[in-house]
Amino acid sequence: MSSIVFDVKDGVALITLNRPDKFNAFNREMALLLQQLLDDCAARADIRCVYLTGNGRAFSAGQDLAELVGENPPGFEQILSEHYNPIVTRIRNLPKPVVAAINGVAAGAGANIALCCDVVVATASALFIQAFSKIGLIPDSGGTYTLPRLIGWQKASALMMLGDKVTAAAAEQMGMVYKVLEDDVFAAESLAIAQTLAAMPTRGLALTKQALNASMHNDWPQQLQKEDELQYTAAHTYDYNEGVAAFLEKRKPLFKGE
Ligand code: T3D
Repeated sequence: MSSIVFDVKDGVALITLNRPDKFNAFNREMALLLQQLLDDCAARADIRCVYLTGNGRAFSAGQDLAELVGENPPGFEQILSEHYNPIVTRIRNLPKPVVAAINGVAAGAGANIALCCDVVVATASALFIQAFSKIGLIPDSGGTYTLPRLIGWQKASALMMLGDKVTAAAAEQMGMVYKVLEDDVFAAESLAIAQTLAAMPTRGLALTKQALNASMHNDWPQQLQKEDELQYTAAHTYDYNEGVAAFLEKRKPLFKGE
């Protein structure tokens, strides 16, 4: 059984973390496979949106703690530099929207991988846990960068130190996730979001993502310059011309992601 199930349908790459008995905890094999699949998603023109979720009761419980005490465990440095840092960097740099569909508990690196995605939706019974402090580690996978920016420094600091279990409703209320969906409609409605994005001007969405990435470190003049550059590129895409033409002709646009 593969540690990740991969499928492509209607322009959406469905990536399902698949170690349900381990709460989809990351071992080296799964971390490397996810990187390879994200590369495939970046390269394939038929993929216009990525949908990342977990099989079973968890999205992911982060690092597989059993792997750390097993035979030939990966080195501590290796885990960040070869597993989590390349995963979150790939997600941020992927020129396509990535939807994280949080189907259950998301803990440790599992939570922070989720939080760096472009649109994060959670099922009503999901939980988010900055579990690192409970075992003496610091938050990684970009969590110290993303979480304070999403929910503010004080909340992030407290959650990271106390390791509280944050319900989906609380996560939505504090801006950690875009939307909570009821458990019985979660799978269909979260997928519908990915399908909607896949049919949109995805080249423009990729440029939006680039602008947001840059806004994390740019000052105001630099960011306006960045918007200028990226808007120039957006205005020279097929989809921009199609969008304007469809509006003026009062018809539905047919975007290609080009
Ligand atoms: O070097 C480095 O490690 C640096 C990298 C760090 C990155 C990190 O992600 S550090 C944080 C690692 N994650 C954790 O500390 C979370 C550990 N898990 C938990 O705290 C709990 O399992 C949960 C709160 C996530 C869920 O609790 P609960 O009560 O709903 O489920 P459970 O019974 O604890 O877990 C269900 C099964 O999943 C269980 O297996 P079993 O006993 O039924 O055979 C449990 O052992 C397994 N599981 C859950 N989390 C992990 C795990 N197995 C391995 N690694 C896990 N992280």
